[in-house]
Amino acid sequence: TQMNDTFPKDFLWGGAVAAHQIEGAYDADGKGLSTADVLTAGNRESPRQITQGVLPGQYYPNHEAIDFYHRYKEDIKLFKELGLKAFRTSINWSRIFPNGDDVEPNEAGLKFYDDLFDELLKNGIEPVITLSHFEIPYALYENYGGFKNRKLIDFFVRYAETVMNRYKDKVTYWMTFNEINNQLDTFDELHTWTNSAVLFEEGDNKEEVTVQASLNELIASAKAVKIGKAINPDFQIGCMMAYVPVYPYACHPKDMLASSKMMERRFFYSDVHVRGEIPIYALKRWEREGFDLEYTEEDLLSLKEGTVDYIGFSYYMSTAVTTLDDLDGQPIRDFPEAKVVGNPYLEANDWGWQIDPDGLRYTLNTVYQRYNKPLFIVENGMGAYDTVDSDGKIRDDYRVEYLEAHIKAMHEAIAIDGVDVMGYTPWGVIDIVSFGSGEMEKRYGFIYVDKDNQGNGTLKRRKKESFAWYQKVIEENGLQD
Ligand code: P53
Repeated sequence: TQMNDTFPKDFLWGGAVAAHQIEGAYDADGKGLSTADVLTAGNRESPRQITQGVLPGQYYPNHEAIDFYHRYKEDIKLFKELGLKAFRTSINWSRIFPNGDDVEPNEAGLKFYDDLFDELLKNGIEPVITLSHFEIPYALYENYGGFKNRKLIDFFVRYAETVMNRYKDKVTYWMTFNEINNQLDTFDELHTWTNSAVLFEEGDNKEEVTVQASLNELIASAKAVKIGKAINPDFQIGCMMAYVPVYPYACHPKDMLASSKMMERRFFYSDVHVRGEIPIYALKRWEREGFDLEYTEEDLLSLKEGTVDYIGFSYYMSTAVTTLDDLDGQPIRDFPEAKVVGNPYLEANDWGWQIDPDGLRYTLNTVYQRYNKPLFIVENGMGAYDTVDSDGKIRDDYRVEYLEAHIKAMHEAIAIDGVDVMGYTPWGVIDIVSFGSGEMEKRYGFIYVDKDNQGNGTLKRRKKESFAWYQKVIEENGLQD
């Protein structure tokens, strides 16, 4: 088939970002501090630090980010020129409930998103909204210890209900928790912090704490889905997963088993979101580990009543695991199941993320076969250093090459395998602060933003060479064969 016969007319070609990575204005108009506001800048070698509150003399890249808060009209003009049909961003929770537990929402925060969504709609761009993308009100950590405390279920539900009500005629596509599975995949404190506002304490069983926080989020998500559907039955409400497929490093049966067990860490979350019940492999594991988890019969009912309409997910890379000792590859990280190792067949970007377009087709197939629900690729892209040539051009053919290969893989999944895909919103449509490293120079955009890792620059926007390429993809509803 011709590629452009494959994509339905209303296929959501778009671009994605998250509030904390673009907006800046971190303390404007009554906004409270969020978990993202206490993250310092890191780089490839040294991780971002989580500080107790905002400390003097530290650089926090998200405080200004790319100042989208004040420049969104100018940026949306460019998005329109690019031809975006959808724009995925998040609502910054602490703009709406500065402390998380406030009784009344902050009107100035609500007003900002009214104006933002109006501006998008006026330009023919459909907003796709994540409720929680690493921006939990900091006070919910300080006063409650984050999502390990089940009081956060109600705070999240109140927030979700408030914004779904307010924007019921402006937003149709919602997602609850961004990349909710990252925390169990890695146990990196950065992820538990940004997913759940939880910091581990002395003596904590990290997995037990993470599972408790995750359960509270899954319950909160299900309650929000149910309420959202009551507010507007036309809402499409999805979950948001990071699908990084884990391949067996060798064809040794133990490696195959290890890879499936590692995939369970990811599927656990979508199994609950989609099927509305806790999978048996999880129950067995918690029992074996002697975890003391708190959830009620009523919670289990909530899970059943709030299953999602679609599965949103990010796809960047794949990894491999092995149980073997005689490795060629270097072990990257140890898990109870196996060691994560480099895949000798794949190349990686400058941050070690292994590029694998076939992995996207594989993921689309596996997930669709597991759930039989519409899928929405809400993040995909390759972080790279860009340079501005002396003629002012940014020749980012590597970006085009990466995206083209992934769009081809998506096309194959749809045209050959019959997978139902709703849309494709590549990550960081405009350059933003990197989540993982806090760098500004790890760029994903079609639109360049003049700012460096130390925060210097004019913030001026400039189209990269990839801009015209993506514009054409959207215009022609797919790549030309
Ligand atoms: P940065 C890990 C694996 C896949 C996606 O990441 C991930 C992560 C976390 O590092 O995060 C998502 O900016 C996330 C975005 C983030 C994007 O991937 O570290 O949803 O907020 O910016 C890219 O290059």
